[in-house]
Amino acid sequence: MTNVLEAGMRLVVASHNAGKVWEIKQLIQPFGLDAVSAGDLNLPEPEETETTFAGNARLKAVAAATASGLPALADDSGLEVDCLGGAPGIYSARWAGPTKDFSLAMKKVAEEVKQRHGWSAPGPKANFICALCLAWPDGQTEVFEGRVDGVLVWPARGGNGFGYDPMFLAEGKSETFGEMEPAEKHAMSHRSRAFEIFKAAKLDGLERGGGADVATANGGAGAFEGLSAAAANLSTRAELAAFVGHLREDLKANPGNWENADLPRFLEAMQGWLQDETSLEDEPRWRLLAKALLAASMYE
Ligand code: ITT
Repeated sequence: MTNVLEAGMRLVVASHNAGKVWEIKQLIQPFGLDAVSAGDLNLPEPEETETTFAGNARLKAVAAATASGLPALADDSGLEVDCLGGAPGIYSARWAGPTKDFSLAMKKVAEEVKQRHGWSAPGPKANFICALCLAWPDGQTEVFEGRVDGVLVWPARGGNGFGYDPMFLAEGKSETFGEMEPAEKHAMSHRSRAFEIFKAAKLDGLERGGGADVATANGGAGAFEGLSAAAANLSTRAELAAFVGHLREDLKANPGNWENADLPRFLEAMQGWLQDETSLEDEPRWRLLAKALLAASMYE
């Protein structure tokens, strides 16, 4: 029998990438599905041993569905550069090293292209790919794929988005994914395209309700979660600058949510947090600053 998604069902977002979890929750919650992340359920992160995006998405979704007894949605995605034979491809996250520092990963991509082929206008052809897999506890799986084509730019531009966004220019656009407003990226991204196919196949009968909006727009715990996802993913100075802008907007829109809304308490909390969080020694510097600023708004 085919499994069917119904309003009120709990779905695991089978990812340990805070940015992806946030984007996927934003996509499914308006359909009345209750989303919980693999991290929230303390599910282990499986090793990605397959050779395709679809294979790795299936592996992550099945692992989460089997361990939780709930349907699970996983995303495997990445950047493919034509002249690098499709690299970094399924290794896109791994090119950023153990601290997931994408300023390094982007530099590595640019250097590989320059060394092997030279960099000529309009930039090397590249595309983002996303494979979304829905898996059920009984082992049933379905995969939905989306793709967006474009070229790479160097130096990278913009502080929005995450990962390789600042060096990707989609076909026909003059702003990189890192320069676009999030809504504009979401309207055309590989993830949204995969989601559109998933939606047509699996969410057809489900009513689209109010649901959560973009991170800082509607306040409450959702805003903090969105900021937290952004802080966990950023890797560049420009991304930190954009993040500080979002933090300022949040303080203006939701001052009541801030435990430490005045400067003395904010600084005291930041000092306390930096003294206590010894595990952050190897965190990339821009990300550490973002996390410290966010923690200072709440830390007691
Ligand atoms: P999970 O496996 O836990 O979901 P991950 O970050 O390791 O998290 P992947 O293995 O699918 O995820 O790696 C995909 C990488 O490709 C991701 O870390 C990004 O750097 C990059 N990527 C995917 N979608 C992107 C997007 O929309 N914009 C920029 N970079 C993206």
